[in-house]
Amino acid sequence: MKKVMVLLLVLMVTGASFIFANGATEAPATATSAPAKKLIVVGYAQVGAESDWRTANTESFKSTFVEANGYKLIFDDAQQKQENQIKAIRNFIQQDVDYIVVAPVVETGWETVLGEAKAAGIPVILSDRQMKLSDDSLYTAWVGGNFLKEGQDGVKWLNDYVAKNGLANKDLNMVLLQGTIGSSAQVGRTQGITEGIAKNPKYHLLAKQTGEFTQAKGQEVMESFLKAYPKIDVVFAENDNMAFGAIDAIKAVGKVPGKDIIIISFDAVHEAFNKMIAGELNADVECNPLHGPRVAEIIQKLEAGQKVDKIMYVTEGSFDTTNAKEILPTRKY
Ligand code: GYE
Repeated sequence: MKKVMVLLLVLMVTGASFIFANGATEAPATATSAPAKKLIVVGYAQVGAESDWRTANTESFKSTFVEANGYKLIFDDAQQKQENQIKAIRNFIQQDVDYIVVAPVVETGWETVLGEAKAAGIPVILSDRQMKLSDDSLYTAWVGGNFLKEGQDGVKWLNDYVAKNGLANKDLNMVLLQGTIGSSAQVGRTQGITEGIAKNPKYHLLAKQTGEFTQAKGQEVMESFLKAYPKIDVVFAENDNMAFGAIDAIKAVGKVPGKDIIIISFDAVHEAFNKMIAGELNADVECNPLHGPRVAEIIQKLEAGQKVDKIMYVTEGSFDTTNAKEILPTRKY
């Protein structure tokens, strides 16, 4: 009898270990332990780290797409190269992510890789810059700034300044520091600025050239402009970091930025407010980089089977030396 009991016990133990060997290594689920929710995997093909704006944008994604919010983020920095972004998107497809988010460095050349994402059944959301596509069904939604309007707002600020300061009869020579050529931020802002300048016969655009959205290149191009043109009255810089470079270049030739040369910039990052407060930068048209929560909202709607708007513009304002000090404490980037 005792032997039988021992045998039964051994059988029970080995039986149990057999079950464990078959993979049931965890304690059986009890009624109280809910199954863990699957994380939503998001691949973000980021442009690079060329500007303060970009840094704020990356931070916005990294702080939104965290496990605590139900996400796993795979982040890729393309160092301002489209080929790197295409590689990153292919990697995301291979890893079978749930969503692909792209801030496209340039507007064109995306059909093939987005076709691959579509074939794999992975929705693509565009953020920040736009794409020019032959087939708009290749992406689900886009959210970002209205770059054409931003350019127009920059000229509008100048028109008001000229009127207020009695400069309407003065000929004004201008130069334009452009962003990455072919990026929708450059295309839109350049169009808004150049069309606005062309409307006023007193405004003369002497030159335009790319500063690649970086401070170093902005400074370099401004130095060459200052050498080539002895009288520059206005600089449009298509982002803040190029404006910072231009300010340094202007100081280096003994001129006073903000006084001898009017500077109008885009983005409105923190440091730009400091420069406006110091009087070195005259005006800044806002471009909001905090797209992480906006993209998360799109994803949540898609997860819930709801429709999303294809194009979503973020509302943006303009600031200048008259209100920079008061507004700076309210700024989030
Ligand atoms: O203005 C610039 C950044 O695409 C709107 O890219 C963005 C631009 C932004 O490098 O600072």
